[in-house]
Amino acid sequence: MVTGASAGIGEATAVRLAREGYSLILGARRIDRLEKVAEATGATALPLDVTDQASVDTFVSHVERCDVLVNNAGLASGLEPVEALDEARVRAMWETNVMGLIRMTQALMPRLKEAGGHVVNIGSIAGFEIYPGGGGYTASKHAVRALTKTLRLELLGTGVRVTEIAPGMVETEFSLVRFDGDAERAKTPYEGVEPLTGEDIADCVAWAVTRPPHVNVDEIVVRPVAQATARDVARDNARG
Ligand code: NDP
Ligand code: 8X3
Repeated sequence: MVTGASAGIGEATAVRLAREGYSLILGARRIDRLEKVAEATGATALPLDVTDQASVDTFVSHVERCDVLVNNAGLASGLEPVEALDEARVRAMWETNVMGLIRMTQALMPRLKEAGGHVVNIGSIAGFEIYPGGGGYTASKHAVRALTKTLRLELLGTGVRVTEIAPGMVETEFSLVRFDGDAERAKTPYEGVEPLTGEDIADCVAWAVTRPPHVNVDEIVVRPVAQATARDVARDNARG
């Protein structure tokens, strides 16, 4: 199961897990794009809005077995300081990144327990770092990190594995969404630097889920070589 598989990290993860031999169910809101990913991977595409409990329930009603749940659906919206945070933007981030992850995890937990499954949460370096203007997003990813660690404790003894993948800068549609479709502004974070790709993160997911069942990969933090923190990026001189 991969949420947010219509683009970026989720799409790359679907492609990679299909290659690893997984039989996939993919969810996202843009069903036309999701169906293209499903065609390429032999997956089943189902509409999913993780902010909507009814949509989550319908999605999960089609699931008979769940070995791996990749909670990937997520977004950033805006880059305003805390004193100017827009409530609708903050709610969109929290409803998707935090409540969406909780909804999916709760809905699939019976299946995950039956299968001795694996929950993989796509967190972020924003789960343990902060940066000016990132307050709404970094707070949501700190929550993802806290939830992931809590879940690992609560599932101790069930055989269900819990992993967080925490990427730094990955070039996807993330910045386009953050900056409300402003394509020029969306390019700026990646200028003069070689960012990670969705495939790099898919590689981490694939590695974590293909370890033997007695091995739990707690967390993977992965960044471009030219990025030391969310704010410290070596531009123009750090290819490769
Ligand atoms: P993209 O914008 O490229 O992809 C985001 C995906 O999430 C899309 O498939 C989108 O599909 C889906 N999505 C968004 N909202 C919902 C929703 N309500 N219900 C279901 N699906 C939804 O961004 P990324 O691939 O970069 O982001 C994937 C994850 O990686 C996010 O959790 C993000 O926070 C995290 N991340 C990204 C980093 C980066 O630098 N890019 C770094 C660290 C973490 P649709 O719109 O069709 O619903
Ligand atoms: C995305 C990474 O640094 O833009 O999760 O917050 S960052």
